[in-house]
Amino acid sequence: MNGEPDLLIGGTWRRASDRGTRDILNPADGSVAAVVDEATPDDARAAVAAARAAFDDGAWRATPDRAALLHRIADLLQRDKEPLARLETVDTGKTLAESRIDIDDVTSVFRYYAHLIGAESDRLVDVGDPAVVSRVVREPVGVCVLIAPWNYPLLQMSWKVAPALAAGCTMVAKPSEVTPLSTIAFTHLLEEAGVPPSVVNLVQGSGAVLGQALTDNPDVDFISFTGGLATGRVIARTAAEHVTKVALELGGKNPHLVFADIGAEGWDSAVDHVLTGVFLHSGQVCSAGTRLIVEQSIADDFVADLAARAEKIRIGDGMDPASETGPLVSTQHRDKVEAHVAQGISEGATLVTGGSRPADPALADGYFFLPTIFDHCDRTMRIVAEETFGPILTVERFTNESEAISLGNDTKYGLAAGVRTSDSARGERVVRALRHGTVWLNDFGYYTAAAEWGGFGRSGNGRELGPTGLAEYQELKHIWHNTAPAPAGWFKG
Ligand code: TXE
Repeated sequence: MNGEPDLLIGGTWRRASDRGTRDILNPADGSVAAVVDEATPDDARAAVAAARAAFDDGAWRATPDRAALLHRIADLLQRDKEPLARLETVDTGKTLAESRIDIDDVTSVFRYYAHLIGAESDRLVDVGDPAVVSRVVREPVGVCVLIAPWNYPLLQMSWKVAPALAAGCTMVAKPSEVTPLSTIAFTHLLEEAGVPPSVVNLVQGSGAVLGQALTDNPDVDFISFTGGLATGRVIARTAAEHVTKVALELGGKNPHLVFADIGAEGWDSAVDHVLTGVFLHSGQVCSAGTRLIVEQSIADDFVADLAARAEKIRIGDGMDPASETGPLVSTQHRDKVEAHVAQGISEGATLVTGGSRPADPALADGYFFLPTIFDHCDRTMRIVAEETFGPILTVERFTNESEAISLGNDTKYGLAAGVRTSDSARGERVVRALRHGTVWLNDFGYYTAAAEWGGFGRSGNGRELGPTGLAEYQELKHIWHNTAPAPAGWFKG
């Protein structure tokens, strides 16, 4: 990027071993935003070997002041918030306002894990013998491969890098080949903050070639992956060969249940949250509320209001402060979204609004797509079952609470769900009945670094954030210390 080498391997910034590069496109207009080095499988092996040597050397995991380091990283993220946010927008297409929020969220993840390391303590176990001091201690899991997607490039990477550093692991990070720019800049910040050489290694390139080489390596102890379900399956299979521990976050098809009891007072807020839940970042959000499940008695009016609001969403270049949402990330991804729309039409869903690219000629070179609503959908339709990862809302209707719950749970995924009701008893019943990793009651989309994030079902396994997000990067060791002067063994002779 900017003529500098982009791969950090063993503490040295390098070019790819075959000198290969990749053009990074700005999705708002299709222009080449940057040219970056594209790592080869040999580079991947070198990066894992460097991380392995740095871990086995033992110095990093014995470093006492990792919390201070994490705070320094957080400080540098805030210092460089604006350039990092701009890179994120150029790379992903999201609005600059969203990118700025992302960088604040990245910062808070580092602060959270900085505090959590200090709060950790060993667990003492009473084994019933006063001479024995038994304790369970946490140790770093080892060499981690961190694979991030393109929708929240730096945020998703930070959910991995921050706990990995906190735990004392070494790592090889691979951002999505579509959106590596912010992660390259961020890796320079890690160096500046004082992360020792080889503790963090960075490679970027294709999933099928580079990602495969990173995951199919017996020197890797843990793989943390966020991306699509199909890729998650490939990684799990590859990792099984070496019995490598894996954590997977694989997206979702998230229901948003709206009960008629919201009444007039709750109406606008419900419309607002359903709209934001599905159309923020043009629907390229793993927890997007893409399935509206609404009570029959209010469905016509609710959908009419949604459509009227959806048609007013201002689409444009994320750098333009007037834009409320940006383009899709790539032409390939827009092809997928368009195929899903065609599928919805052929399945008999009613297209209420959208369904095409915007007519504005100023947007013709970008990968834009209109906010789209399909009414009268049902659970048999693929448009309801498969993750589109675009600005598509499907509408299903229910007539009673148990039907709403059953529809909400009728998905192979289980990442997130929303419930809108003014009846608090119902709210509690429904949130407990839904089989999803996060459930919002009368809100949608929020998360905090201190609470676990992850999915039930095919949305993956393992958790990020919160104490469990740190535990993923740790092994447990039981230390049994017999303080008796000369404890005897079993055999008497
Ligand atoms: O993601 P991939 P894609 C979903 C969304 C989207 C679909 C496909 O539905 O339409 O996935 O998107 C790396 N070994 N999500 O194809 O392939 C890849 O280089 C190792 C949901 O862009 O999952 C990138 O770094 N790594 C999701 C990362 O995996 C491999 C966010 C994600 O790419 C690999 C993004 C391999 N064999 C898409 N193949 C979410 N959970 O939020 C690819 N990669």
